This record gives sequence, C-alpha cells and structure tokens, in this order.
Amino acid sequence: MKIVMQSRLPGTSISRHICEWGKDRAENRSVYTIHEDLSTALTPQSRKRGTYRGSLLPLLVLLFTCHAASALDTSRSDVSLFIDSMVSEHDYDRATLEAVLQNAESQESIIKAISKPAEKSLEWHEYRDIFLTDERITAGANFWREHAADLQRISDETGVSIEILVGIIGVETYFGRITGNYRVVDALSTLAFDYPPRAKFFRSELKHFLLLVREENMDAADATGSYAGAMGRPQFMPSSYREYAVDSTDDGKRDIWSNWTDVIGSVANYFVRHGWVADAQVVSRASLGEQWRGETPKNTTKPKETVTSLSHQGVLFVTDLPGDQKSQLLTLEGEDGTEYWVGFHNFFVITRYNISVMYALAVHQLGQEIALEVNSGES
Ligand SMILES: [Ca+2]
Repeated sequence: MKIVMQSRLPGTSISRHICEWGKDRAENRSVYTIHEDLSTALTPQSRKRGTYRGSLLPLLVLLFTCHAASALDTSRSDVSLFIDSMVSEHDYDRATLEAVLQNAESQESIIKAISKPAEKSLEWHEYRDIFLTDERITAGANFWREHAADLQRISDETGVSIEILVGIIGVETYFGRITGNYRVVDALSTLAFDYPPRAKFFRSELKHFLLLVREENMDAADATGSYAGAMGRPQFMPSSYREYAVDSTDDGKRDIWSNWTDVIGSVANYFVRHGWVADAQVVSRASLGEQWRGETPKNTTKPKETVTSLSHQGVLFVTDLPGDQKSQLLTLEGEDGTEYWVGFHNFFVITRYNISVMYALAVHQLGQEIALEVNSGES
C-alpha cells in the first residue's frame, strides 16, 4: 500500500506516523528516518511486528485526504532544456523521451521523504534494532541456504565474503521484500525538477536512467524503486546500475529486479570495484586505555588514522592488519552505553554503498549473525 504524504493535513502526530509507516513498508532508503518516528508511535514489540497499535480511524481519514501528484509539465523551460540536452548529447529520440516524461508524475510524497533528516538522529542501538532482528537473521539464513551455490561461486570468484553479500541485501531490501513501490521515472523526475537542493544530482540520475532503459531495452514505466530512485533488490541508483551491475547468468540481461544470481553478482562487483580486500578484517571492538588523552573524534567515513597511530594514542583493539593500515576510531551509543570500534579499510568500503558508519556496522553485524545461524544449523 502506498500512502501519499499529505500537505494539507498538518496533522496530528498519529496521522504523520501512519503515513510514514506506509512509506516504510514501501521504502528501503527511508527506513532509517521512518523508524525514528515509529519509535514514538510503536512499542518495540509492535515495531518488530510492523503493526500499529492505535485506532485505524486516522488511517482511513488519511487515505481520503492524502493527495498531491501531478503530471510533469514538459513545456517548462528546465524540463525542455533537459530534453534538448538528452537529444543533442546522447542522441536520444525526442518523441520517445517526451512520451516518457509526459507520463511521469511529480509527487509531493517523494519531496517530503527526501526532505526529512536522515539517520543522524538515531542512536546506534535504535538503528541496530531495525536490522538485527531475529526475523531478519532467520530470513537471511534461509536466503543463504537457498542461494548457497551462487553465493559460494560468486564469493570465490570475487573475494567478497558471503557475509557481506547477505548483509547488504538484508539491510537494503530485507532479501527482496522491500524494494520500493515508486516508479523510478516518477521519483527521479520529481527530484530532478521539483526539488532544487538536489536537482543537479537527480537530473544526472534521470539521465542515467533514461540511458539505461535504452541500453537494456526496458520500458521506463515498469521500473520501480525507492523514493530516491534506488532500484531493485540491491537498490542501485541508475548510475550505479550502468556502472556496476553485471549479468551473472550469461543471458545477456542485467536483471536486478527478479534474478538473484544477477543481484548477488552485481553487489559483489560493486564491492570489487570499490576496493574490497578479500579476507581482510572489517572492524574491531575497541576500548580506550589509560594513556588515552585525546577527545573522541567525530565519526567519519574517511579514516584519518592508522593501526599504529591509534595504538600509540592508547586505543586498545585486536587486529593482525599492518601498522600502516588506515583506521578510524568510531563511537556509537549502544544499549549499555558508549561503544568504541575501530574501522579498517573494508569497513569504509561498505560505506561506499551508503555513506554511514551505522549502516556499515549494521551490514557487517547482520552478515555475521546470519553466518552464525547458518553454521549452527549445520553442526
Ligand atoms: Ca542475467
């Protein structure tokens, strides 16, 4: 069910929460934001089950008042300039392109979704609780067993661990359950032309999407994804799709919507291309020793220290990586207080998929938990 966010329902907090719950079910990228709101609307138990405890009445009211989608006006000067550039720079067929864009709908819910603050305001234990659930770990173990041959073959060929492959797919789309119900053409057109702060980026992604559908011989109207245009089971943006998706089945198509072999191969290729090092440690739990005098650094996805420099500063952690390995001390608020971690090269490769320290740690830990469950089932 897609619930379009309202603009004239300045609403009670309950309505707002339900709206976002609807979005949550449909969206992956917005999950982080959503649960922030859900945390006040749902109890932990009901949040896990994804059920809403309150009355359904606000939801019904909302369904009748939610609105706000309009056809993209292709005669607008910025839209027609975009069309001109696609024709002149990429030899795009003007009539085809105009038909695609005339069919696109600019949606207020998309702008609303992207305008919200990201996961910054979630603490680590809250963020972790979204992804490290028993249900998701069990689903991951089942996924691993079901796709064991592909996972093993692709992992052997690329050096990307199965833990990371299942961790990414599990966090991104809950193993294909939550891939987004927006039409990609609507999402990208809305953000390209009706959301000035990110217009440049999304016009570029819209360009890549249009080139992609031409290259892959797809119907632009068929592609679905998140409110931000992240597509299919691995949630690739169009530029990433063109650059990193691979045809792992050798059937001439890169199908990240319905072919798991292509999905797994594409995620692995993304990691290879971003410098994943086979069998290298991702992260270590850490503590601050007695000689630690520094101030805890702000979390960053660009490591500034090395194994040696952190050790000299009094950070205690375990690794067999060389002393000059780039490393970063990370601070996260766990359930039992502050947690310290040291992230290594591979940790920051994970952040290339989504620029967030919490994201990378969640992916890593979900993969580890799934591996434990698979292995315990085998023993
Ligand atoms: Ca294929």
